Amino acid sequence: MSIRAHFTPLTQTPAPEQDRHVLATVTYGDTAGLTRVLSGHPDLTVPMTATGGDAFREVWTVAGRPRWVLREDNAYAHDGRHLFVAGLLPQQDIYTPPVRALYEKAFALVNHLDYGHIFRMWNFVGDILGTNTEGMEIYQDFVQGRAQAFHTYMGDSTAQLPAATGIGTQGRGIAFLLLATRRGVPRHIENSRQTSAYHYPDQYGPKPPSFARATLLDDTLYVSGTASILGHETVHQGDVRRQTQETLDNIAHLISRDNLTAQGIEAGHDLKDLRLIKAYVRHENDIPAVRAVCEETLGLGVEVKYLNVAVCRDDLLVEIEGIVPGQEWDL
Ligand code: 3EB
Repeated sequence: MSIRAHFTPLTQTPAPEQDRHVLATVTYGDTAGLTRVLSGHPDLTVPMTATGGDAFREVWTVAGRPRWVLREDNAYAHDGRHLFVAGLLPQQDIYTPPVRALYEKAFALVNHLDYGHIFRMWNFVGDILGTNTEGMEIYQDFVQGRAQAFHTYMGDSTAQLPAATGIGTQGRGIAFLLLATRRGVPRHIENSRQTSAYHYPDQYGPKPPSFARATLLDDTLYVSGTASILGHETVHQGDVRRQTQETLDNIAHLISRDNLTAQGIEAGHDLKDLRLIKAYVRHENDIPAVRAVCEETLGLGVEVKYLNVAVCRDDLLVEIEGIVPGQEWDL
């Protein structure tokens, strides 16, 4: 009965599966916007592939028949067990107040619809390394608004912060999506090689980023966007191969039995268990190098989607995420 995802080519309309329904889709393509596709479910499109990389669609399916609501700047879908919420914010001079309002509205909806736990978020930040009209980096401006919204939603506690990706796009403004569950209780996981993002020192910005390194829901492990960061510091500046290897080493440790059992979770995985992998690559010309390291480390059999967008620090050349699917997933 779990929520599941798979990737399809853009040319393929999601085919109905036996006893499964499409909750929502996310299109990694070259236009932006929230649109209704033919079969009715919400689709969030993010611009990431116009300059290179792989365009594809991520299809989220559930067991129940979903209800869909689509508006101009947000959409949601839910089946009684799982909830998808997406939202859009056009380009702004200053992001903190409107980001706060956008995320508070989403969290209020999660509460109102009675889906108790957010277990995964994606945050797509256009011009992520640019500056706002007051000279603040747009990522830091975004992080501050998001932190304020989380504070409204859950106070000072970091215990419920979900796995997330925070990444650039080839457009402007901000888009996000979140997944929440009514039944299961997610377990949020940290990585002993890395400072918790919500404890990053203030040299990176006035508020630390609000996310966990991974979230376990049922027997599925959602791995956050992960970069070449040890402690809180970027390592291997200027060396995309070593950054890619360090990123994969970080994920390998995150999902390992050592790291999980230390947090009270009786499980252990390795990189060959990872699926639905996305590698966000800062420079298009670096995609072949990132691909080479991924293929060496993960093997040739595992599909990785490469996207050409900036990461949230100027010195990060790559960020990688994935999912360790549970028993019910047929990937
Ligand atoms: C890092 O480890 C890399 O702000 O939501 C990864 C995942 C990163 C999520 C976010 C940022 C975010 O700090 C950046």
